[in-house]
Amino acid sequence: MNLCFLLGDQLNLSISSLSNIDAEKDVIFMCEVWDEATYVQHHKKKIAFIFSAMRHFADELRAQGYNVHYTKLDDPENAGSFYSELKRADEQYKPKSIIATEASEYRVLEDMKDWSFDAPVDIRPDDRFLCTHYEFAEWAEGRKQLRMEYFYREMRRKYNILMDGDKPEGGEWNYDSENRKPPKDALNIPQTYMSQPDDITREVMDLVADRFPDHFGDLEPFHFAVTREQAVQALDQFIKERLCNFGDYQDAMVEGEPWMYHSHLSFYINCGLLLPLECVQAAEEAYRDGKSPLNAVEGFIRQIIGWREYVRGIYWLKMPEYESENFLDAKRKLPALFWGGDTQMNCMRQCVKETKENAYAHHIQRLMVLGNFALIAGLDPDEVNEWYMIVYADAYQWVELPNVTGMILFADGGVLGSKPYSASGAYINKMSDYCKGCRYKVTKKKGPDACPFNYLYWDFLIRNEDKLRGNHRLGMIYRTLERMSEKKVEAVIEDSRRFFKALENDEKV
Ligand code: FAD
Ligand code: DLZ
Ligand code: SF4
Repeated sequence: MNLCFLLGDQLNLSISSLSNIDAEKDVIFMCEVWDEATYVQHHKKKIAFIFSAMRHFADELRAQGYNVHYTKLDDPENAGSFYSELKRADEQYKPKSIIATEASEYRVLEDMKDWSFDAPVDIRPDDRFLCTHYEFAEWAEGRKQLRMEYFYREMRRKYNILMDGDKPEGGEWNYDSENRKPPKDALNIPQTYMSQPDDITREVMDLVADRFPDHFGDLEPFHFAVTREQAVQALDQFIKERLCNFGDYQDAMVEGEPWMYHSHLSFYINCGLLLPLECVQAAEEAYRDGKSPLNAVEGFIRQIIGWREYVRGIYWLKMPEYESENFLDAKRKLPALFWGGDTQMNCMRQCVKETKENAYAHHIQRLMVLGNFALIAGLDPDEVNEWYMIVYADAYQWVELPNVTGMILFADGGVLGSKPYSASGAYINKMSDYCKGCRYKVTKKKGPDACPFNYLYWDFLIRNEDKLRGNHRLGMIYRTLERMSEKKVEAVIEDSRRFFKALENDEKV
């Protein structure tokens, strides 16, 4: 017999480690282990979600006639790590071979490569992704600059998605110019998918409450889908109710509306309950059936076959060095406000609050509020990466690291994106209603009442001038800075120093 090892983000029957399984003889092995649950202090909801989805998947496998060996976290014999648990299973079953699908993260894959058991280990590629490591490396080879847009077009062609012969559907590859409306009108946003916790989820929640009491985040209420059936319902609900507005309000932020018109599917796609291609095909079908407009459907599809595959490609191309990139030499410690510490900056307060409650924030909150702050305040990439790994239920290093190190912090010096996504308060004010409930004034540029994003934005450009001035996409901004009066520049520096001092002293900013 063979032992088929399944990780917590490989919960799909089509996974390569199960491709030629003998249901009668082989044993599928899954384990909840302390090392994995604590190498960073994951959000409580994230642990509950993964453990519940794993337990439900194990039950489904059993119901379909497979032999499953499942170690729960609180099993007295649990040896605590993937390796030590597999070692026990290897000794118990004496399998002919151990079959695994490559781990999605470098850390775990390196560990896998070092595994040594009596049985040989067969590590197979993860064909849930649409672009292999080899294909991405080949595409990247010899290019001066890597840009998502060109990669995305290749993926559209390869999978024949939203194509009209060899031309893009509608004549354009990208309809972003029609997207990104500010949330001016009163929006009537449909409710996101919500499951009710069953006995398995309740048991896991009790376990998490008991064993991880100091981890960040709220455990209750818990509404994530934890089975394939529920995840498919969540996908259907998104396609029917929210996809049509996905494009228009993709960048909009509204106080008290954590979900907006986003899909909230990343948790399920990343752990295997949904496959990326089925999500993309469901969206294309909605367009072909005349149920959703092209700008929304193209925008959604680009996130999945474009951005998702592109960041994964960069991750595997650049690891392990990518983990320690710090192009801007940023050193500031992550302030307490990221952990829910009190702050007067309403945008930051809302985004952290929702992150704590839901283990979710939508893309523009992660990028233009939390990420923008981390960038212009010069926060240490290690600390920022750890925070993003901890707090989101969809976080795995292959997707988290490029988004943080590359997209928000520009710590890779421009590998993933061509310029830093820095912005002043005006952007947040345009795309959200946060500023009207803020103690700071978004229109004020200097002094204690001014919006901190306004002076930190310029201070960031001044502090990093030697590294960023040569970036042609920042040319105009640096020319504006050149024209700024000495008095204005001094005020920017002075306000920023005052703000940083308050941060360092753990004062409420
Ligand atoms: P939607 O807005 O509905 O998008 C649809 C899908 O597209 C998502 O489910 C996701 O699979 C994919 N997608 C969209 N943008 C990206 C992107 N930039 N990179 C990769 N996939 C993308 N996504 C994660 O899955 N895990 C992370 O740990 C993660 N960390 C992030 C950290 C930062 C700083 C930023 C700026 C983005 C991060 N993202 C991450 C990307 C993106 O924010 C989330 O995928 C998205 O918010 C998930 O919510 P959704 O399913 O509602 O997405
Ligand atoms: C996120 C996570 C957690 C918290 N715990 C486990 C676990 O105990 N067992 C498991 O198989 N997977 C877990 N996961 C998901 C893994 O982190 C993920 O499968 C790997 O990081 C992939 O590289
Ligand atoms: Fe955020 Fe500035 Fe607006 Fe306050 S005024 S919510 S700090 S952007």
